Amino acid sequence: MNSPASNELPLPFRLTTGDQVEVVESRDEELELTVVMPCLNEERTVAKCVEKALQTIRLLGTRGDVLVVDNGSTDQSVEAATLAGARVVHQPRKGYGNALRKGFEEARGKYIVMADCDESYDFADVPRFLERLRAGADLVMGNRVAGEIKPGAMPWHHRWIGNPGLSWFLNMLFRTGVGDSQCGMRGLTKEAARRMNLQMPGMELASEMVIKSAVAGLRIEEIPITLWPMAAIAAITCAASATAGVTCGSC
Ligand SMILES: Nc1nc2c(ncn2[C@@H]2O[C@H](COP(=O)(O)OP(=O)(O)OP(=O)(O)O)[C@@H](O)[C@H]2O)c(=O)[nH]1
Ligand SMILES: [Mg+2]
Repeated sequence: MNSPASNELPLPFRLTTGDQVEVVESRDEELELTVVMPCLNEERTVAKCVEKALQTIRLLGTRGDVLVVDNGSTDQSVEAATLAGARVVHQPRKGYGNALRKGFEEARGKYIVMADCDESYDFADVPRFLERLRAGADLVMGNRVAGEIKPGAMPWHHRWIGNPGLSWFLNMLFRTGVGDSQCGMRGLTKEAARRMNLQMPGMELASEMVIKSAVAGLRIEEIPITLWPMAAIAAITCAASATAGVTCGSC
């Protein structure tokens, strides 16, 4: 088999293992990992997120791809994600939950890592989720409280009231053992997603995943992660654009 000289082909057609390049010939062939990103009007950040996730998959040397679930974006998100090398699928029904459920259904990976594509999460953390999934966890929750919430990354009432209150409530009712029930970066197995039989259309899906995993007796683990402020990333983008003498489009 000829290895493609170009590194620009979108996954899953070009996958690297160390210095080796491997071509997955069937689009239906199972991959080890799919990174799923729900996306609604994220043209400023989605390409960066896709590139970083692909780079991480390359470094891991595993069979993987990045799946962006477009939720009816009216900006250039789809074009940006596609150009960056993601597979893009569409979920016409609005809502974070609808977008993620579509992503879980469409994922080709045995393992899934999900995260927003607004640069609030660091895709360099993907291997830490994968490691736990490989070791047998069904659901791996990022925990921003045990990790770090950068200044300005979360409104104070979410940080100190909403999120801890909801996490405490779910713990009390369902013994979830989860410290950050609303975290948007998570790992799960494709099989766990199937067993959860998720139904929620919106943000309630975040709690639904935790509750149903606990009720089904799935193995839930947590890892500390960092939440980054979007404002800071926008500011960095603006500063870089200003240095380059161009308008970044966000200011
Ligand atoms: N809010 C929202 N986000 C969606 C929807 N569909 C897909 N998304 C994506 O889901 C991810 C999470 O949405 P965010 O609006 O960032 O939600 P959040 O992280 O709770 O809120 P922020 O603190 O504003 O970042 C992003 O990548 C969105 O682009 C939708 O219908 N509503
Ligand atoms: Mg977000």
